[in-house]
Amino acid sequence: MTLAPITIAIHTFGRELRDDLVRDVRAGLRGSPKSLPPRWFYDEHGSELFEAITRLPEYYQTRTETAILADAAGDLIARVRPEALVELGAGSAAKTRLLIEAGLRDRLSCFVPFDISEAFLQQTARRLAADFPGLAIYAVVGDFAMHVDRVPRHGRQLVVFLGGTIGNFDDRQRREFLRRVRQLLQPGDAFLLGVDLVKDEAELVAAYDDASGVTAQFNRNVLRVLNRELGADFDVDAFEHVAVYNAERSRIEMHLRARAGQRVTIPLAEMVVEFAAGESLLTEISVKFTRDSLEREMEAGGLRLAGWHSDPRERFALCLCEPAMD
Ligand code: AVJ
Repeated sequence: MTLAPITIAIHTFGRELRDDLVRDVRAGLRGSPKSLPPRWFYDEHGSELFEAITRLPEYYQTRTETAILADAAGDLIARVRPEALVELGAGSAAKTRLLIEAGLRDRLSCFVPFDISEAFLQQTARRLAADFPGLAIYAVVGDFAMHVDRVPRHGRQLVVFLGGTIGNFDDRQRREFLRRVRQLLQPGDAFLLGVDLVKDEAELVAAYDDASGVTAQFNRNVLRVLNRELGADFDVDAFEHVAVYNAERSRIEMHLRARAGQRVTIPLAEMVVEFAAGESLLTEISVKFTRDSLEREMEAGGLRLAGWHSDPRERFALCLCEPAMD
């Protein structure tokens, strides 16, 4: 069997992951309120915990998005007719297979997975190459908040960003991200975005505070990452998992709350951090959208909502956007 070529381009040269971590820790733990970017959840153990989250009964997002995609993939491909499929934050690209299969029946010939984790990309690229002979794979290692402009062009493209990950950006980061995505698009190209929708508060909170405590472990894992990578001495169990819905800002906020006052030393960040009893560390926001709120943001970013695919209960949506004429 001959395999189609795999190319892996690495755009993170000169940037050590640990330097980014130190920078984020110094910026986030110095201020008040304290915060850390969600990106640092995902070491090997954290990625496993996230996989476990996607199978929780309370966490409807992954299975809902997969069902929507299974249903809509053919229509999406027929509308855009992409030659290249670009996936930002590809991870294991499990859901993307549905688009690849539909695309290959049309004129898709190239898949461009983009991810921060080179190890993950290597695995994904090899697996897809084996499963889809004839599909050229050009993997890009980079940070989608930063290197999106390095995505190579292989003809008409469908750029996808699935999983509701856009919810992790704050308003400013989201605006900037959409602006960069818009710059990737030429007439005929399209952008497919997975978003979690505003819904009943109890249902939202349950999805981030599951009965079996997997999300709590996932949340605390970021402290284990700091202990291992920066030599910190967080007492992981001294922090309580908290998930609240901020209705005013339409977002879930995940915190770690210090059960008692503590002092933590973080040698590689050259810091000593004090937590008061009950003090919170914000570890993730997950913004929830409505069709209206999205339409407004797309418009502000030079994009036009061209398709809306949702489940019958309107829990999650895939929205197809096209570059607006300027
Ligand atoms: C992968 C970013 C979509 O915000 O729901 C799951 C991550 N955090 N449970 C989300 C997450 C807690 C997730 N995203």
